Amino acid sequence: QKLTIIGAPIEEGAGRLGALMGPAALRTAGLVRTLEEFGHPVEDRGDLQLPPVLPVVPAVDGLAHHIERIAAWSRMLSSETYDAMTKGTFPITLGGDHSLSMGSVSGVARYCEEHGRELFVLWLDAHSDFNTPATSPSGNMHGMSAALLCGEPGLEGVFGEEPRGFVKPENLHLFGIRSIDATERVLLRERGIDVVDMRRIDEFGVAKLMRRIIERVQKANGILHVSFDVDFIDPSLAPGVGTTVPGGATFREAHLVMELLHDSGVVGSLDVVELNPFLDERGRSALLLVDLVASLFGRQIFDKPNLADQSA
Ligand code: DIR
Ligand code: MN
Ligand code: MN
Ligand code: MN
Repeated sequence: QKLTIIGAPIEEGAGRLGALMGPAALRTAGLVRTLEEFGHPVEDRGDLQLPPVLPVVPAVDGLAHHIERIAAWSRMLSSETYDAMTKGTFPITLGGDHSLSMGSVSGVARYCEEHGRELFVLWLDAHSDFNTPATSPSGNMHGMSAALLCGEPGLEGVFGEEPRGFVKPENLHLFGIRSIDATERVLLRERGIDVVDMRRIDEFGVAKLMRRIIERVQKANGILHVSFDVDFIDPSLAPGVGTTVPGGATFREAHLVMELLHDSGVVGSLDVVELNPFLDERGRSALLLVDLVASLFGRQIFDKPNLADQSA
């Protein structure tokens, strides 16, 4: 499988600066070399840059900081991931804050629509990112990307007349969640979004909960987009992120998610977002992320369980 790396140094969607250094830190931590080690030809398109002229976005009802810049990123990234998929490659978008997923996933969704493939999204995150400008307590757009992708109102100006794709709310799986705003809670319930929170992970374990999602995708012959927010992982392991929340995925839980995804063969694109090297400790979050990506692309400790074990 050919891979296309797309650097998206965007930080205005988050409340603190620094995520713009994320792509550089992931490259420094050896991302490209590691992917090549697992036999994947990599085309690194480098970091994209904002165009000199930003789109004009009509005023929104509520708060959406830096929406013009985020609109410009979204449109660019949407066409980049769409293009990468059309060329038969697997896009890996390096962030950058989580607002970039408005763009990357939109492009993947557009590809899926045109090719008659069902799109599913696995959102690995401490947060549900399901605010709109009208509900957001912060106005930070990294907390709105999942809502925009599901077509919630108030963010139409992000794409304007530019092509965009959508995610069906029933195909969005939030996973690892432990921080939900009151207004998000209402909307998540109304839309019937599948929220796998940390309590469910504690009770049932990652393997069982992941297999349920993977089986859905396999039955539909769908494509799964994985959007990996660094704060999915526990802050004791990955401190390099602006919005840490205690009680996150452990080292093995995070790797097991990736290993199961690799074995499933259903993943078609990936975002790695919210790494903030300014807050990291000697690159350890970046190194852990590269290691997790390696598990997604085929690194195994020794062996997979046999089929009989997998029903457990
Ligand atoms: C909070 C924090 N729910 C907000 N969100 C995120 O500002 O909307 N932090 N995504 O990473
Ligand atoms: Mn701001
Ligand atoms: Mn997020
Ligand atoms: Mn988050």
